[in-house]
Amino acid sequence: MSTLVHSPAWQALTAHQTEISQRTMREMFCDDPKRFDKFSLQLDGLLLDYSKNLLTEETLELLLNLARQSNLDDWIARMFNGDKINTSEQRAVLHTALRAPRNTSVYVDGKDVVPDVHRVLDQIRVFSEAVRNGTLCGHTGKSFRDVVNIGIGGSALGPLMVSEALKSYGSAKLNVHFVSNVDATDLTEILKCLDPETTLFIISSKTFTTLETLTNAQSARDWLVNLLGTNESVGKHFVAISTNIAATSKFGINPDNVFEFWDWVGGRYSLWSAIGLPIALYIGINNFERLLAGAHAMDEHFRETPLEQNIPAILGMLGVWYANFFGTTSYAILPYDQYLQHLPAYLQQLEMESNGKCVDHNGQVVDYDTGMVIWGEPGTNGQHSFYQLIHQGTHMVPADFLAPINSHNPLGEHHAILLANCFAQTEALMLGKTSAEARTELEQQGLSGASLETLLPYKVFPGNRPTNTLLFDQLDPYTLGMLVALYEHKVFVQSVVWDTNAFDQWGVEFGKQLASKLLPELQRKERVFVHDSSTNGLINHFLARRI
Ligand code: G6Q
Repeated sequence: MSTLVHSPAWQALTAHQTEISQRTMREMFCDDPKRFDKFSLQLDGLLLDYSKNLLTEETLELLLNLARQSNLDDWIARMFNGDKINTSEQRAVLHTALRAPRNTSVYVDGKDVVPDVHRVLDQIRVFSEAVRNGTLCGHTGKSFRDVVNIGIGGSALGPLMVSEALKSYGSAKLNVHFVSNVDATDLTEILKCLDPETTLFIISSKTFTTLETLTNAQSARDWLVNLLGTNESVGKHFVAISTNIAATSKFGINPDNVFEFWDWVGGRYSLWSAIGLPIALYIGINNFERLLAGAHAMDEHFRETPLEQNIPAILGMLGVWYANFFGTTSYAILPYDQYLQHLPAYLQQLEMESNGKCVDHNGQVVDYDTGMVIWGEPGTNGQHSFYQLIHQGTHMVPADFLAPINSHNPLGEHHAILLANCFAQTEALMLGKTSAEARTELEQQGLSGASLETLLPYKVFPGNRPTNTLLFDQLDPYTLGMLVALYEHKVFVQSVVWDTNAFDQWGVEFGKQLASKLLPELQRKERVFVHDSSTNGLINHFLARRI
């Protein structure tokens, strides 16, 4: 048994779980009218209600003991100070420095990185304003109307999610599009609708070696050059965001059009860096800076606040509670806001790439569960499909419900109906419906005797299903910044307890290697026999039937 599982804090939680399993949230709410006040926190207009969880004050204390035993405070300080806590890549982890105010300092290898961060932010300001006000034009002198971001994973999901979330702040004159998939359909379907004279391409790649991105970038370049008739157009229509400046020059991108970032920014933590350029182009640099300010406010909260009131710490430890002591393997993100439609996919990468690890900081395979499967869809749509399993399935699926108090699109009773659904769902998931309640309901519907008894078991809802609710005044840049930083820190808290590195991604690197090895076999005509029979069979079937 590992030291962690054997530790006093872990063992105390194991024993406590047996007690909590005998109780229901329904009883806990009946016993304590102040439960909401006890188990909710607020920060700058953001409310976290975590009272609908399988927890008591003792549970919280035990969970925070586990966090303390893991030296969470020390890890937080080390991350903010620029220590190389990404040990397998020997890198600092400083997405927090990307939203640090100009007058602060953060050191990596003895160098203050904040001036560099603000130099690039200034470059983004100048460039985005020139594109937005039409003073920076394409090769034929026309202003840009469409921006196409070509990037994948961390170089796409953040800007895509934020641009959609902040659409109400978006420019009416500039559209943003995102091409990620190497499937040519992705690029083709977008280019179909665009005019090369008014299209700006952003090639976003930390390494500038990712095959999908470079393939899409090359095809976009061919499209532009074919239609505008000259290679010279590339200099005016392509910009790059990368840590690999040599590779961007080799691609033919004017060095003045390269936006730098640094190896201490992880891909999935990079939307705050130059990777956020499409966001700044779309919503304007001032709004982008509000996004950074919101994230910074959450950073300060995470860094300074005692664990008992620390929102990311509590959210993180609740995840640990369910993953390690209730055996839950999946976690739903359910935004009641259409603008947050890409948030589940964004958090899926953030959480699963960060905490999908099985080896601890000492290189030992762990003997406890780590990250859960993260998934979700905007609220009411999910109610008409997968909520059934959350209500009555055999698996416990903890969920976060997120909703704005005020809509950007007030229209009749829409928003009240939306939020009525949101609140009703968390209430029902907590309360369930007892057999007696179901019986009364059926009797009121006129059923009795055998027909009532036959139907009754299907109408019972076990309840006791945990949820958090995050409410905010309105989905604005500042609030979104807070929300995203909250989840970043939540993920970190969990990795600290699990003693894993949340900032490497060897599984992604493995995928990159695999495809490049196999590609030549698809490009040649000869049958292959070097793999297992399934892989050989698939490749040979493809070779035989392709047109
Ligand atoms: C993120 C991951 C991964 C990465 C992509 C794109 O943390 O490392 O999703 O962002 O593989 O990599 P490049 O930006 O280097 O093209």
